Order: sequence, then C-alpha cells, then structure tokens
Amino acid sequence: MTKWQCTSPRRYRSAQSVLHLEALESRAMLNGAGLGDSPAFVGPLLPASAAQTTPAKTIHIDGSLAPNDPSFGVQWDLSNTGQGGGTPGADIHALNAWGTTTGTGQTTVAVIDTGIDYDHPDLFENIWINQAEIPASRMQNLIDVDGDGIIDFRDLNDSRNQGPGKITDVNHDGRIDAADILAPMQLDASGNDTGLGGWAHNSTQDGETQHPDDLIGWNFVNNTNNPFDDNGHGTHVSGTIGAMGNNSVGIAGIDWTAHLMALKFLDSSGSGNDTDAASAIAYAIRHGAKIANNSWGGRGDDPTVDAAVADAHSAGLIFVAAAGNGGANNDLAPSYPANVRLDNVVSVAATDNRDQLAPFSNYGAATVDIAAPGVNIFSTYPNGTYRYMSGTSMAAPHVTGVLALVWDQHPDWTYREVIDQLLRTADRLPGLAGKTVTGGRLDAAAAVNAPNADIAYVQQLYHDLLGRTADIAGMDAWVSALEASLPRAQVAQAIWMSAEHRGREVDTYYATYLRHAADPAGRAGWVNAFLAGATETDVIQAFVTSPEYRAEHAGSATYLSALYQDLLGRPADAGGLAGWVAALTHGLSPQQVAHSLLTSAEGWSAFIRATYGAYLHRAPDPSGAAVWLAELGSGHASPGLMAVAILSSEEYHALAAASGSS
Ligand SMILES: [Ca+2]
Ligand SMILES: [Ca+2]
Ligand SMILES: [Ca+2]
Ligand SMILES: [Ca+2]
Repeated sequence: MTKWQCTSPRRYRSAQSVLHLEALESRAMLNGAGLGDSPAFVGPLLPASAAQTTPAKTIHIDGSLAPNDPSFGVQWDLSNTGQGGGTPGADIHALNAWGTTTGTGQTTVAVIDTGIDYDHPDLFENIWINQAEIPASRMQNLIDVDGDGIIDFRDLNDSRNQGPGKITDVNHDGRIDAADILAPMQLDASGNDTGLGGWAHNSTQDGETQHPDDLIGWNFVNNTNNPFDDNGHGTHVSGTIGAMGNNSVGIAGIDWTAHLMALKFLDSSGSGNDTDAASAIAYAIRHGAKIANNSWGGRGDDPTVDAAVADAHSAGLIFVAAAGNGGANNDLAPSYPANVRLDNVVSVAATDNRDQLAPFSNYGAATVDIAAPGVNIFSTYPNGTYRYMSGTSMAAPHVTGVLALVWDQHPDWTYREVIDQLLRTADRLPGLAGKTVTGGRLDAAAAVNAPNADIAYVQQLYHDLLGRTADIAGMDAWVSALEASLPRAQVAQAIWMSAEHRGREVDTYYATYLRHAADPAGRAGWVNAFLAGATETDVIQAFVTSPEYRAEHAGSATYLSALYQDLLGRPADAGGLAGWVAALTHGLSPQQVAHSLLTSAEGWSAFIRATYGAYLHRAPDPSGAAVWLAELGSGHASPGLMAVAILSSEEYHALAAASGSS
C-alpha cells in the first residue's frame, strides 16, 4: 500500500504572517499604469459638497458584493488590497464574482481529506446531508424551508424543524450541526424512535450497507460514520471552498452555501493509504458528489487510486488535485493523483499574494492546469478557530469552490464544459507562462461571467479623455487598482492630469481659439504649464489674450465680440459690449477682461454645461449646477476638478457600464 500525505508541507504550515492593511501608495499605482509621465495624485481631491453634486441615478452595475464576515479583510486570496505587502488585485476576484453568484448549494462537493470540523461555527450549515439516510420517522416531520428540494443544515436551523420528532440541539451549542444528527437516536423498549436524540440508529436506509448512519460522509481511517477532523487540514480546505459567507462570522468561503461531503481517509498525522483513498472516491461518486477536492498526493503512480479516478471520470465527477509541494516540474517527475491523465482531473499549482508561483509549488506546462492562491491562506481550523496555512493543498480548494459556483450556474453542463469554462477564463500572467497549461491564475469573476464594471469604466475614461482604447498594460494596472479599492476619483484625476490628456486639451484650445493645429513647441509648452499646475482657466485666458488671438480680432469691439462668442458661447449684448470697451479704453488689461468673463457666473455656467454635456450627455440639473457654480465661484474647484468629480460619479460609472455591456 502506498502512503499518501496531504500536500501542505510542514515547513509552510506554520508560515503565519501578521497581516495589516496598508494604504495604497499612490505614486506606485500611477507609475504602473502606462501613464508614466502623469503626475502623482495629490489630494485632497474634492470639496465635500461637490462630491455629492452628481445624483446617483443608477448604481449597482458595479457588481461587487462585500460580505460582512469580520475576517474578510485578511482574505487576500479573495480580495487583495495590498494587505501584507501583496499586489493589489492579485487575487481570484471573488468580490466581483459574488455580484453575479454566491452559489446555490446544488453542487455537492466531496472533501477527501482529514475530515471536517462539522461543528465549526463558520461551516456547520454547509455540511452535506445524505438525504437517503435521514430516518423516515424524522423526515416526515421536516420542512424544506427554502424549497430547494433537500433537507440541509440551513433547513434544520430553522425553528420549524426543531423539537421532538425532528432534531434537537443534542450537544447544546446553540446550533443544529452534524454532531446533533450523528448522536444516537433514543429508542423505546420495542426499538422505535421516541423522537428524541439524534438520527443514528444503525440504519442502512440508503441501501448501502457498508456505511450505516452515514449522514454526512464517512471516516475511512477507522470505518465509522464520524469524519471529524483530528488534523486540521481538511477543515482548512473546507473553509476556502465553502465557509458560510456573509454570516457575520469569521471568513467567507468562495461558495457561500456549499454542501461539503466529509470523507476522511487521511489520519491525524495527515497520512492515508491508497485503498482508503479509492474507497472515499467511490463513496463520492455513489452519493452524488459532483466535484471532489484532493489536497493530497505523492510521487509514484498507484493502480488502486488510478482505477478510482477512472471511475470518477466515467461518472463525470470533477477531480481537483493539488499539484504538490516539491517545487518540481510535474511534466518530468509526475505527482499523483494530480498527474492522472484523464480529462476530469484538474491539477492546481499555488501562487502568492504577488501573483508569483510559490517557490514550493510544483508546476508543469503540460500537466498542471492552472494556479490559485496558496500562500498564507486564512481559513477555518478545528474547534472553531482559524489559521494561516500554505501549500498547493490550499490552492486546490480555490479551484474547487469556483467550479462549484460555475456548475451551480449551469447545472446542465457536462463536467468538461465546467472545467473548460474555468481554464478558458484564467487570468494569464507573465509569471505563470510556461508553468501551467493555461499560464494563468484562477479568476472567479471571469469564470462566472461577471460583468466587469471596472473594465468598462476605464475603457470609457480612455475613450472620453484620451480618444483611444486602453492599452493592455494601462487597462490591467487601472483595473487592478480599482479592484483594490483605489477611489475612482484618483483614476479619473490621474488620467485627466496625464500629459496625453493635457495634450488633447491644448489641441482643443488651438482649434477653438486660434483655429489651427498646434505647433509642437507651443503644444509642449502648454502641456508643461499644465503639469506645473496651471488650471484650465489659466491656459484659456492665456490663449485669448495672446498676441495671435488679439491680432486676429483687432479693435476693442471686435476683440470683445470674439471673447463673448468664444468664452460665453453667445454674441455680446450691446450694454455689455459698450461697458467692456469703455473699460479697455480706460486702461483695464485684456487679461483682466478675459478673466472677468471666464470667471463670471455665466462663464462658469458655460464650463458646467460643457462638462455635463461631454461626459454625462445631458444638461446640468439645477441643483448640480448651483453647487458647481458655488464651488467654482469661490475658487474651491477648477473646471478640471469639476470634470474629475463628474468622471468619478456613480452616474458616469453606470453609463460606462451600460455602454460597456452593450
Ligand atoms: Ca432545503
Ligand atoms: Ca448542536
Ligand atoms: Ca448507508
Ligand atoms: Ca463566515
């Protein structure tokens, strides 16, 4: 018999690191964005009142759904904000995926491992129940509360399913968990159910006599119906796949309402043998699991396990396997069962919080399919605790969890369609090229076809401000920053203040005020003025008071008429014209006149109208116009700041998402 070991190397198991949230370093962000010449963000960006000006009309194309689990903030694998020194966005994009689905629980997942702490406050409702073994004397009294066709722990934790004849909190921990149903049933003198106690009464009601009272799985180590985890590894794996999400407790699993079948074949030291492994796989097939997580392995092929995996293949069971922790090339030195060459096997390598292959992770361009986070993963641990663990053991359950979400979405798909969806949508990363078949890291959002509002938003900013589509490097950098919670205003401002956008503004000024294209030296000069801190009004004022402009519109009356038309968008009224001509005659400079017109209520209103029209495609609403008029008039905002605020508004974001999805 071959000895098998769980693939969480001891040297990594205790690799706990104290994570702390670190603020994003803005300069690094901006420099990474393909806008190398853009100035670093300097805050604060907006006056408080201005931030509220554009009304939130339609929101929620955003797609993100942050769970209330208190430790979610350290789950960098699901949402990497740079905590612990990682790269923001180097994660599986779980938040975006959850905007589309958090799972339905229809896809049963077998955890073939060291067992599960089925009483864990963050797992107990997501433990699978063998429907056929629910005693008939109790089943008749139970209500399928959520109407999904099965009785699970979510149903049992509804008070309508509690009490004599149903289930009671036998172990008095305040919840209905597997320990309660695994407890012995209290029988009367004739051996009938008194309605008290648990559900175990030496039954083989499901017809499979080898496994009596197998209510939640099986323990193949000591051949009992109690697969409690006496090691910790299986509980950790289980939490990544399906810890109860958004329950205000601990962490969030990838599949918030998973059904986890507990199949223990690894003992308290993490070792097991091939016959028990094969028995666990056979059990998973027979009892309707759709996906099996296998965070264990070893060098050397084993015919007993091979045969079981072949049976899984015939049954259409997806067999997710950890690639192994030898830091070796599985193409050359195969690791089993990950290297079983059947198309239901998905072999998983581990990445760190910078999207780099973990040094311990096995890899293989031909035999390892995909990578997933596997370094310092925070998850559930026995006795209601949590801890960090590392290994390809920790990477595989990420793939398992996302496969469950995909299959929940598409219950009619074949196992191969589900796997293909996952592999096709992997995030291709330079660090993984040549290391896995896909060259990519798991992307939950892409796998569940979540609309990516961030991509649409960045694309729209590029279109509106730069007049082009985003280059791949720029798009990647900005989307990663947004996924890591960089405020939209910072992205919009950085692009607004980039030399590329400033150059386009200067081009517009040449065309509008001088009616010819910019000469290179003049263009560069004005871009530099912007980069040195000039505002839009400063530059426009310089254009309309330039010798060229004044020569073009010689004579006070002609000059004033041109200013009215160019700055206010209308012909001069007789009174205004006469007044300004007189002022010029009495020594007021053209700069003073232009400044007065630009910064008059009418001048500011022209800016406001133009900005709303350009980016929101509508006229300003009266309240928005009034707030901006006050901000601009008091000098608290410049036209550029107003534009940035509008470009980071919910309304603009929603417009971008709508146009991006059409
Ligand atoms: Ca139910
Ligand atoms: Ca209980
Ligand atoms: Ca049975
Ligand atoms: Ca939770």
